[in-house]
Amino acid sequence: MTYRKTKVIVTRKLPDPIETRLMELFDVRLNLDDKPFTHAELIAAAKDADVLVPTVTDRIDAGVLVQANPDLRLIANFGTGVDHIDLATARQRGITVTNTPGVLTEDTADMTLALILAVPRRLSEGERLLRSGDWGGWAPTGMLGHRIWGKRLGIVGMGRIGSAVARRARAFGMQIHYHNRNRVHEETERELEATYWESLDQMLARMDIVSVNCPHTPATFHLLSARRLALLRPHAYIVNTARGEVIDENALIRMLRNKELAGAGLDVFEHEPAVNPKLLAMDNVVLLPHMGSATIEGRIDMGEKVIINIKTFVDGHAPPDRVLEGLL
Ligand code: 8YV
Repeated sequence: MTYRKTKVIVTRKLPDPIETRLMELFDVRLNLDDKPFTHAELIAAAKDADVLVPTVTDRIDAGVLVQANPDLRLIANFGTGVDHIDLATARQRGITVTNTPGVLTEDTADMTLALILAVPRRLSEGERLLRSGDWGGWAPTGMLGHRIWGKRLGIVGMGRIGSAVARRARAFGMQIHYHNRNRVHEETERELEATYWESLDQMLARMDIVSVNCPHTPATFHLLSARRLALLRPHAYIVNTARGEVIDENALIRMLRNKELAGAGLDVFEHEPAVNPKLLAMDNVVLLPHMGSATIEGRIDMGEKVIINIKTFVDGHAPPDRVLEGLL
C-alpha cells in the first residue's frame, strides 16, 4: 500500500504541524472540532480506517476491535499509556499497536516534581488564600508546610519517567528509594544513590513521599490498594502522574479525610474526566487535569512518533514503537 492510499483516522485534534504533515502524507480524516468520539463513532472509525490514531480518551475495547474492517492493521496511539486499548484482542486480530514512549519523559517528570513540591509546601492553598483577599500578611506561623530536602522519596515504577523523577529529586536533596518489577542497572542505582525494595509493602511503610510512575496494566490495577495505602505513615504524601487506576481512589480519599495521610498531588484520576467531589473539597490535595505531558514541544514530538510509526508500518517494516503486551 502507498502512503497516499492509507486511510488514517485521527480521533482528536492534534497540533497543527502534525495534522498538516499527516494530510501531506496520507488519506486522513481529522477531528477538527476535537469532540471525543462516542463508542459508536469509534466502531464506525474502525470499520473505515486502515490506521487508527486514538488517544487516552478513546476506549478501544473488544466491541470496537471485533467490528473493525480487515484492513485495519495498525493502531498508532498518540500517547505512551495504552491501557485504553484491549491489547489481547488486537493481537488476536493481527492488529499492531504502537505508542509514543520517550518523548514525554522529561515533561512528565517535571510535572511530578512540581506536585512533589506543591503539596508539602501548600502551593495551591497559598494561592487560593491570596486570591480570596483574606491574606493578612506574613506571619511566623503562617502557611507552614514541610521541608523537601532530606526526605525519602519512594518511586513506584522505575522506568524512563521514574528515573527522570529520581534525577530531579536528587537535586532537591531527596533520598531515592524505588520498587520496580526488575532492579535497574547497578550503574543507574549508583548514579541516583537509589535503594531498591523488592517488597513494595516494606518500602511504602518507610517513605515520606511516594510517587506513582508505573503504567496501568492488569497487574498494576489498584497496586496501591486500601491495604497497601494503610502501610503509609500519616505524615506521608502521595503523588500520581501515571494512571488513576493504579491507586484505589476511594481508599485514598478515606485516608486523606481521616488524616491518615498528609496529602496528595494527583494529575490523573480513576474515572477521568470525572473527579470525585470529595477530592475537590479537600485542602491537602493538589489536583491537575491530566497535564503531565502537556507541552507543545512534547505533543509535537508525540505526533512525529505517530507519523514515523505509520510510515514504517506502511513501508512493510516493524514500527519502532510496537507495544509488546508481555513487556508492559
Ligand atoms: C498523554 C499520557 O497526553 O502518554 C500518556 O500515557 O498519559 C498522557 O501524557 C495521553 O495519554 C495522550 O493520549
